[in-house]
Amino acid sequence: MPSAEAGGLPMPVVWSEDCLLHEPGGEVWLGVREAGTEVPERATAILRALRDAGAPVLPARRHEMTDLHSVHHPDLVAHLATIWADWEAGGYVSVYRRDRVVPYVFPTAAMLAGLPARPPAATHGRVGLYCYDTMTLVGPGTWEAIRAAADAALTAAGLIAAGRNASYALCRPPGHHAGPAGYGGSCYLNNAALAAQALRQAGAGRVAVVDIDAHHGNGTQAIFYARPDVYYGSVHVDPGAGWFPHYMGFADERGSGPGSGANRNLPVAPGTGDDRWLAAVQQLCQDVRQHGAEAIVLSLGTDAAAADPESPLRVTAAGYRAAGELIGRLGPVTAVQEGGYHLPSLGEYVLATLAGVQSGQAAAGR
Ligand code: SP5
Ligand code: ZN
Repeated sequence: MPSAEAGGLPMPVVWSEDCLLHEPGGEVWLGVREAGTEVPERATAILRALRDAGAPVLPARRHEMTDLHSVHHPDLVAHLATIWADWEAGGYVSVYRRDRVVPYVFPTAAMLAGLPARPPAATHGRVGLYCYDTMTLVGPGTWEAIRAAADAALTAAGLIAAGRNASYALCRPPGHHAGPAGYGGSCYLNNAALAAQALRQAGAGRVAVVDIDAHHGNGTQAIFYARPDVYYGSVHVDPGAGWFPHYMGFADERGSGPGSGANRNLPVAPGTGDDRWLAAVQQLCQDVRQHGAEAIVLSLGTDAAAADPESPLRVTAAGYRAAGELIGRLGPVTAVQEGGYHLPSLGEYVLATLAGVQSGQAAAGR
């Protein structure tokens, strides 16, 4: 672990132990259940690195269920809060021997052919109405962790609203693939979007979400796509080169209606390293300035790391630190944990980014 700079990392880390309760138990990829990479040890690795660097750890404050409706359809929230209990009560565990909730029928546009999706009567039918892939399993502690992660993001945004310059929410599960009414990509509720909306409601006229996770944050994009007040910008591995989320994240998606121009995707080729990745981050920062954002939410996925098993990007810890510096110069930053799956280097990458944010803010006189 690299030593933190003199004085350590004063940035508050918002955390809840409940984030460890989610045990996906793997992921079903192409019909076969495999060991997943979105494991509780991710959070403990990050927490250890930040504690070792001297960061103060604050408890996530419990928010109301209705606070989760600021960016999500109440039906999605209710589904996530109840699906495990329904699954168990329905005998899916005891009789059918399915120890996790996994969908099997999806009401795609191709299936519905223009008809509306009716609320399915069967519990196992209902799952596909909200979950758009087979990799995002629900188990006994999943809801508690989802809610704790959302609480952490909202608490971290609250610290910024109260006048701090930087905060970090150690969210698990991650959130940027969760949209207004659907979940997937190991994400259930959109922690970063909740933070951005909370900052708007606390008085920031314009907010920017900068997403440096290796994957496109299709959920965050969808939530703010038609809105001019929340900019979304992302650098990610090109979905056009065959990467998740496959259907979104292309450069020509620029926002719609009043949100036209307030969405920016910068897909990069597999194999991209620091230089081209940082050039894209710089472009996003220029956008954020132009947008006039008063507060920044950083969707901090470290899966662009060279050693990460979930992406083909080759960014170094120094690259992440440099990205943090660029972003820290823009204004107050609420950083929210997204992906990042290489356990041995995860903590180092998160620490490097947050140290970069602080040094960028110091350089900008914040
Ligand atoms: C938050 C986040 O980073 N979500 C990443 C979701 C992308 N997962 C794509 C998985 C594609 C198949 N993975 C193969 C690994 C087999 N265990
Ligand atoms: Zn990712």
